[in-house]
Amino acid sequence: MDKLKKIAAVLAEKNKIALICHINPDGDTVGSALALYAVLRKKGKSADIFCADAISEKLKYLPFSDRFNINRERRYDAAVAVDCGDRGRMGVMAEVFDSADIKICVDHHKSNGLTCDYTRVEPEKASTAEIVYALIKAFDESALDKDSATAVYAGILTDTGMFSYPATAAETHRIAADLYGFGIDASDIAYNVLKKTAKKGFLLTHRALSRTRFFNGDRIGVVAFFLRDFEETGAGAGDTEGIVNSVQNIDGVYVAIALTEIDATHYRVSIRTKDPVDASDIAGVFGGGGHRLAAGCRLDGDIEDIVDKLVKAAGDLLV
Ligand SMILES: [Mn+2]
Repeated sequence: MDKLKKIAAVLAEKNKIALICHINPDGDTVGSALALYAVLRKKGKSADIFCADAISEKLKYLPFSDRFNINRERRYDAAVAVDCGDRGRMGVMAEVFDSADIKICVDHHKSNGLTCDYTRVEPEKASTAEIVYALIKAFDESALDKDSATAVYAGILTDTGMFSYPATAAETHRIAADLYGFGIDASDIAYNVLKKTAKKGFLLTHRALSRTRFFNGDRIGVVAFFLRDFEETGAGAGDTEGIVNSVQNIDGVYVAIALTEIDATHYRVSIRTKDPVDASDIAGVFGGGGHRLAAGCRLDGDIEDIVDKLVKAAGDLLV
């Protein structure tokens, strides 16, 4: 039997099902989980959704986004990790995953290393939401509605950079077209999930970008978010999302790096690249991972040493 059909059959057979997102949740993991949640609930299943980190204000636009982490039962018949190929990326919710009788993973990360009973990884797919859409169709197409279609669309929209990243395929657009059939408001979703900016986010963007530093003949751009930026603008770590893309969009910049201060000696690192530079190769040097053009890692130490190390690692790929 086809893997996806097998997973659909397991979901049909089981009742208590946990859906688990990755930490630093993005639109794909949240949209994928919410779409499955909507469909499973509609079919009378006792589904619950979990994420170790808070859902961003933008993603709270999505139907059922207020249902996260409300029913932390310890035992589930099945748990599905969505858009998450690493136990560590589940944060504290790995406990929920571990406690389930059957473990399932639906993902598109190349570096998937999660041990499960059933795994469906499609690294060529632009988003996990596309795989989830196929899974829902295999499970029960009649359960799709505006809520689940909205969640799938949000996942696709965010992970494809509004249908602009290279992994976007004809099939991505076909699925999006299908979703219109359920009455989604694509323009409203795009505004609320991606474009909408709070003033504090605008202030953070302005501040951080004005300090952007360039290296290697302007081929590497580095932007940093410090704790004092969050304090002084009122913005949160979630408001940094997407800002690094402005650096990546600069003509001639092949590697854009964003550092977010966790505390004085710990930084979260987001890396965006242009072809042919592989972002996951840079993140991999420091124990991180991700995709070809978007990856991340964590680095500890003095900020200037961290910048030096990252610029060196990126520069090695820019010869
Ligand atoms: Mn994804």
